[in-house]
Amino acid sequence: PRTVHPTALFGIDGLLGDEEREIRATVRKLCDKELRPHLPEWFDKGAIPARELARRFGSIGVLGMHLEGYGCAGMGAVSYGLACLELEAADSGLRSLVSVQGSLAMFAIWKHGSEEQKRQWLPAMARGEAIGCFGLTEPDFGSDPAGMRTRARRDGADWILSGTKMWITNGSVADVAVVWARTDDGIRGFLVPAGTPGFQDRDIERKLSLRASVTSELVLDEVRLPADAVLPEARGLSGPLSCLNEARFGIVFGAVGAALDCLETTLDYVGERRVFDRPLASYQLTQQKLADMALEAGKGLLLAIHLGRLKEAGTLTPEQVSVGKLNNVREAIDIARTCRTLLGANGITLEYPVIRHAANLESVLTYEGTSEVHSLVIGRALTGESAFQ
Ligand code: TGC
Ligand code: FAD
Repeated sequence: PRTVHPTALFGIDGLLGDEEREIRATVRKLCDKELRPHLPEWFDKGAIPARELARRFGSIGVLGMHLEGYGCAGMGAVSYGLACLELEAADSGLRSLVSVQGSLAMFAIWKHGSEEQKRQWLPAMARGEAIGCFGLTEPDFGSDPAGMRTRARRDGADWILSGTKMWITNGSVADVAVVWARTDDGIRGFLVPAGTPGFQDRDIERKLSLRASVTSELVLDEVRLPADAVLPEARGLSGPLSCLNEARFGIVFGAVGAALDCLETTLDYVGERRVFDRPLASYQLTQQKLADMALEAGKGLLLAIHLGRLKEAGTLTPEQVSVGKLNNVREAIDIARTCRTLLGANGITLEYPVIRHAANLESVLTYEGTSEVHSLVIGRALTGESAFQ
């Protein structure tokens, strides 16, 4: 009998325009030909060629692709989401590189920067010739960034920054760090070029998740910056949180990509693998797992596309992004673990992408707002009561 792809069960392609299908195909081709073959080794070694990857992603226009002007492609939210989906189908670390570059560092400059800052950084970042990172989290303040200790004070016209940022994606490969710090005027963002005296980075080693991604600690020890290093348009916590909405939106799609890659791998596997003299695919227990996973992946993708259409219409709210991030990452991790059971012992090796996705998704569940934080955001929206404190 004829088989259908899980997304075809939901008629997903009919919801997409030509440009959206094209960008999806372009990113998928790049991943299949140039990236997927290297991922087991990059993950195993815990090292990626970040500079080359950034240039390659820049060459197909995915860095800051949803931003207008300054060398950015100005594409729709669904196109951007589908690019994230394909990247994360390869590895969450690749989607992270692109998310942090386009949705956190570039978006912060694009939304909150001066004209000079935009001209200086955005075109080079869109080409992948300059890499950015986004420093919000600190060793003692992750879910509650309002408590941050990093401080910026004035010294004449200059700014002096001191503090430590932790778990910063692209930290040690970045040419510019967007660093959020407390000032007498509330939380503000600063552009800190790599190599500024007093600014140091240290990679976080021995990660068992997101190994194909650079994660660093940033130490700022009395770093002196000129007056124009501050992002003029961002004041208060809403500055960094507005950037997080963008990156979280990409994860809503990306998580489905990781889930679909696990599911496709597993569908092939259960067709080939024979147990007790019959294909694993022919057992009812297997089919129930496959059906449940296809339902959740398809529903997640429908939700992602719906949120993308709201974003394109300009009505998407942060609570709706929380709905997508919480649901799709939670379901993706569940799918990855169930696929792992169907692969048996083979499922624990890097010969198949499943355990790599499952391990990566542990980070995705935690970063960009933990699942608990998003539950509380939704709970606050439903009840009007804040349960954060
Ligand atoms: P709260 O009182 O709720 O809000 C303070 C101010 O911020 C505004 N706001 C938002 N603005 C835009 N977008 C949002 N999503 C916003 N949420 C809140 C709010 O209106 C208010 O503005 P104003 O003008 O009235 O002052 O703040 P709170 O201190 O109670 O905290 C709320 C909470 C817990 C939801 C927030 O702190 C939070 O989201 N925490 C999680 C932190 C987080 O997600 N960190 C991520 C760091 S970056 C990262 O992980 C990158 S991973 C790499 C990759 O993406 O691949
Ligand atoms: P904590 O905030 O200490 O949370 C610990 C536990 O307590 C969690 O389960 C949490 O949900 C729970 N909790 C917290 N508050 C409450 C509450 N009010 N009620 C109930 N439970 C609660 N950050 C950046 O700024 N930039 C980056 O580029 C970046 N990249 C990252 C890359 C990786 C691989 C990882 C793992 C993290 C990255 N982060 C980055 C940091 C990430 O955003 C934080 O880890 C995340 O926000 C959670 O903070 P935390 O780890 O300090 O956990």
